[in-house]
Amino acid sequence: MNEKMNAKEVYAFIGLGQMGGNETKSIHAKGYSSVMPANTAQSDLDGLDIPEDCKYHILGGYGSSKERKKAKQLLAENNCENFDLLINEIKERFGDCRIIFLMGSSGGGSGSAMLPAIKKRLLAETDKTICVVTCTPDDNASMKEYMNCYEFFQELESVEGGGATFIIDNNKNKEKLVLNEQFACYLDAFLNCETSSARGVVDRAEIENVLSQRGACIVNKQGSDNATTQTVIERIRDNIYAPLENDGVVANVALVNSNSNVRLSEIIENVGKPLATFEGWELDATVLAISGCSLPYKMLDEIKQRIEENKDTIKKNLTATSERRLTGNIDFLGDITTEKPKTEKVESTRDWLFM
Ligand SMILES: Nc1nc2c(ncn2[C@@H]2O[C@H](COP(=O)(O)OP(=O)(O)OP(=O)(O)O)[C@@H](O)[C@H]2O)c(=O)[nH]1
Ligand SMILES: [Mg+2]
Repeated sequence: MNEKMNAKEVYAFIGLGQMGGNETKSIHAKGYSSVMPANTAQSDLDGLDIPEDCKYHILGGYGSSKERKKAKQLLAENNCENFDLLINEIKERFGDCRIIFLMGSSGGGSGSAMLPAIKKRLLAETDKTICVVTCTPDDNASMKEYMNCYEFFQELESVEGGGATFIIDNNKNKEKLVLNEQFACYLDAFLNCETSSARGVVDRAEIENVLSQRGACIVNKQGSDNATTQTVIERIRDNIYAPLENDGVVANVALVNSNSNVRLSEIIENVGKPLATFEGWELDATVLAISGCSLPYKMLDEIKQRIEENKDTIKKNLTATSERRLTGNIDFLGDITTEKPKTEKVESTRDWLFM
């Protein structure tokens, strides 16, 4: 790679569905121009304040109403025409980028359905590192979102190959757009944390190393006035992300210091022994990245439990509305009105709509 290559040209960001699209906007605002929000719904794209030529509408789509199947069918139609078009578009637009971030919620229909399959194809058809940015549904979300979320992680886990997964926990702030901004701010700080300090640097290859690691990943940034060992450790768990498992599984820890108040050794004691550590100095803020962690299995187990607990009620409610309970004849005037000859009519699906 050309050493002088601007960090902002190395990375591409594909936003799938509404959350993904919103996140591309926050990233674009940080000066990254290789962004592409893609959606089944043109209306979601219209609302995004980024240049029109960045946007990509999936042909024939008008939203997936939280039905993952619907989004998949749209990609699958005509021998996967839409899927091929989308993958080719990504390859053409971002051929020069080394790392692609696929961003989309786990609980929606469009982003959640498309993301794992796109990751699988890009890994198979390019030599790029494919990272994922997603979010988990908050406590007020519907059962459908929890089900989508669980399916999403099942699929994502089954995709073999590398690439870090950033998981934003939507319970951490009721303002979702604020979560997007915070993430964009942390990620931008990490992607640009290469300094030129004689004490040591985290260079571009090391940044890529952290990002190419499979598993959950977190990045954080703190002002140099506030950063101490204790505050940096606190923010590993008290942050915008889904909680890390307390199983000591970790592959890389990268710390770039802005002062001399943070001890890497204590951070490692707290998170577990990584395969590799990288440390840099003289940045204007303190940045920490941890990758190769377990997925948030405990959280996903709780989501699964919630689905199990509500399974019977959902089934009952769904079947109840298909039952026919309005039986019995109320046409008590029938015997006093004169009977008209009946005309035979064949039902069409249009009749089912306009009953
Ligand atoms: N953090 C964050 N969460 C979001 C954002 N937008 C939506 N969500 C969450 O994402 C879930 C809904 O997914 P969407 O991204 O809206 O769904 P979609 O991919 O557009 O899919 P459909 O609309 O169902 O076709 C809910 O849990 C929302 O709270 C966002 O900008 N940031
Ligand atoms: Mg949508």
